[in-house]
Order: sequence, then structure tokens, then C-alpha cells
Amino acid sequence: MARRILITGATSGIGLACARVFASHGDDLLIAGRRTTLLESVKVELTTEFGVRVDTIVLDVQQREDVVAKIKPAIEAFGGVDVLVNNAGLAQGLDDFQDSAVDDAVTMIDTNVKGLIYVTKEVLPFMIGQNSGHIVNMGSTAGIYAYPKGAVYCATKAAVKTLSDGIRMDTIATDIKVTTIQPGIVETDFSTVRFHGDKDRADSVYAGIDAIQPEDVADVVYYVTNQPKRLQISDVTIMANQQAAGFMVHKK
Ligand code: NDP
Ligand code: 8X3
Repeated sequence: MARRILITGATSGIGLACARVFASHGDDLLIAGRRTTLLESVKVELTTEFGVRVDTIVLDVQQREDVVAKIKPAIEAFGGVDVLVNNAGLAQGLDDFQDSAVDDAVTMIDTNVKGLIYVTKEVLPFMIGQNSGHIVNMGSTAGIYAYPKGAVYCATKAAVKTLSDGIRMDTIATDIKVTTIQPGIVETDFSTVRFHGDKDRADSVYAGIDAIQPEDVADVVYYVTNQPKRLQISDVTIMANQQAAGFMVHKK
């Protein structure tokens, strides 16, 4: 039976790959992101290719009132939700903390931490009401191993892991599952966004590394959401073969 999957940040990278893998298995999708045109093109692609239902929410997860106004009606129209993939997120800048922009820090905290909280608070009542559901939060190896010039981004991803663990505890009396996915270096638009559009600098991050591809992460997300009811995968860390810790990579 088709499940109902809500994915934030489904317009590119890991979120888009997740949308594709769920749709390819016949699941229906409620996809969110800020870029309206991309959301619509993903909808057309997935409905045409896989015949699944795809609803869209134009949403900036930083905007609390917007999240509150849009998520609940969208889920009601969609008929409920079985899986939430809290994937929307970003890094801004790569600078020594003392030189970093406070505005960048605010954007990362508002998106990666507060946005995740706003969305989850709107979705959880549906899951609690049906006593089932799975929340998959996109953490990072950056949340395990801090690295130089990434203090705030790493802190936001450590917060994602801690939020997952806390929500898992608080919903222990329900059949809801909570998983943190902690990927290492994944080749997406992530670094272009981090460097404010500097594509050459972004490309240099992935040069000499056979980086993880977004589809690799999506396959893991799909896997963790397809386990028996008795089994809950609490967290998964995924690294490139040339990676041994956060920013510790061996370039060839
Ligand atoms: P991308 O830049 O390709 O994708 C980021 C997605 O997040 C986009 O769909 C974007 O959509 C969405 N997004 C960003 N800000 C907002 C916002 N305020 N409101 C709603 N959606 C938002 O990067 P990735 O796919 O790599 O990143 C996805 C997640 O994976 C992030 O949480 C990131 O931290 C995490 N991650 C990435 C790794 C990597 O190496 N790439 C490794 C580990 C974790 P739109 O712009 O349309 O709003
Ligand atoms: C993204 C991975 O190592 O660039 O979370 O921070 S890293």
C-alpha cells in the first residue's frame, strides 16, 4: 500500500533523491521547498514517471507562522502522513568563528534547528493520533565531529541528533520511530549554497574525492523506513570511502 511521505527540501540534492526513491516504490509524496518552479517540475516528473500522487507546499521552514499555516492543511488534504523526512537545511560560510557572519549563523540555526522543530511540531500530532509514523532527520557527520571554520553548522547538526534522541524518548509510548541520518561528504548544491554561489570553490570541495551521491543517502533513508514494526534504526552514519571523520578526507 502506498505510504504518505512528507519531505522538506525536496527541490534538490538529497531531498530530491529521496522523493525519487520513494516515488519509484509507489509511495505518495508531499514535497516542500522554497523554489516553486522546481517543486512543480519535480511533481510533473514523479507523477508522470511513477503515477504516484505528489502534492507540493511552497515553504520556507524558517518562517514559523508559514509552517503553522501551511503544514496542517496540506497534510489534511493529503490524507495523513506516515513518514516525515526533515531534510531542509544548509550551511552558510566556512570561516573561523571569530570572522564568521552572525547573519549566516542565524540562517543556519533558523533553518536547520528551528525549522525542523516547527515542521515536526505540526506533523507529530497526526502521528500521535494514528499511533504510528517515522521521523527521519537529516543530521551530518558534522554533528559528530566538529571541524575548523564550521562551528555553527556543526552545532546545528549536533542539535539535530540530540533532537532526534529526545523526541524518540518523549514518544516512546507510541509506535512512532525516529531516525537520524548522518551523511559525510555528499556531492550536491550544498557547497555552492555554502559559498554563496561560488561554484568554482564548491567544486574544489569534491575534487579528488569519490563523494557520496544523493541517491546513496536516499537508498539508506528508504531502507530505514522499511523495517519491521519491532525494529527502529536510531541513527546511521554514512561516509565516503575516502573519508574517516568530519572534514578528514583523503584526496587522490
Ligand atoms: P542542497 O542544497 O542540494 O539541498 C538543500 C535543500 O534544502 C533544498 O531542497 C532547499 O530547497 C532546502 N532548503 C534550504 N533552506 C530551506 C528553507 N529555509 N526552507 C525550506 N527548504 C529549504 O543540499 P543537500 O541536499 O546536500 O542538503 C540536504 C540536507 O542534507 C541538509 O540538511 C544538509 O545539511 C544535509 N547534509 C548534506 C551533506 C552534504 O555533504 N551535501 C552531508 C550531510 C548532511 P529550496 O532552496 O527550494 O528551499
Ligand atoms: C555536510 C557535510 O562535512 O561538508 O553536512 O559538513 S560537511
